[in-house]
Amino acid sequence: MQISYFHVPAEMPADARPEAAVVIDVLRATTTIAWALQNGAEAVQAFADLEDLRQAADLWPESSRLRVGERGGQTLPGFDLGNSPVAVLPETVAGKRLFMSTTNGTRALDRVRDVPLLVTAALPNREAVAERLLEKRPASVAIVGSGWEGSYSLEDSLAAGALGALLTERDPAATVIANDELSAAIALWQNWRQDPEACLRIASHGQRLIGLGDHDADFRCCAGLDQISVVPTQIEPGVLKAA
Ligand code: 3SL
Repeated sequence: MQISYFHVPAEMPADARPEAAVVIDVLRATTTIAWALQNGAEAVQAFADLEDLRQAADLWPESSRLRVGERGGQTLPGFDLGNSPVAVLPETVAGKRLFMSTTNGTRALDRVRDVPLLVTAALPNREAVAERLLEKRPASVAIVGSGWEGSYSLEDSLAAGALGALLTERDPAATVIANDELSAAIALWQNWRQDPEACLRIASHGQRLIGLGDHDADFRCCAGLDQISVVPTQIEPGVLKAA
């Protein structure tokens, strides 16, 4: 497996055709997606555009849908939930389809929706994603950070490095680190692996969340490593299910 990391979707060459893509948005979209599916959500349907989301959600039975989303870290008006991974509890999400839109994470997903194997990763499901890649053995894998409005995000690189480091550890012969961005991300992970939450808190988006109010539970959840077994996997364009 040739594994590359792109800090933001726009860094991916237009002619890149990876066999697999792993989208990461540690704070907080891919952490929320992982926990929602782990807690029994039927699916997460991701939207870059809010009007598209509203139209699709309107067509779904009211009793089995939730509108989930944020802009700038704040819950969208009229939505059922914001983008907090600690809010997607089993009693809230079980059996429901989450119609979700976030500032960066769902846009990153949209950018790679044509990749044959598309999964999302965060720190809590890092090991599960690594195992899935080692099982499927795609020839080329693009790990794609969501960033913040087109710019680098420290926490996405931390998780990309955590995934790259684990793949190298588990199967060094099968894992080829294919770009400098991934080597740098692995070095970042080696630096912070004892205290990933501290890294999330000093990151600029961590600082933004701290500025918005108390997000201690979110930080703890987003920094929790290898806690859940779910691999959110795209089964049709924009629709992720537990696998
Ligand atoms: O950018 C995103 O997609 C969000 O995850 C941002 S936030 O953490 O919900 O503010």
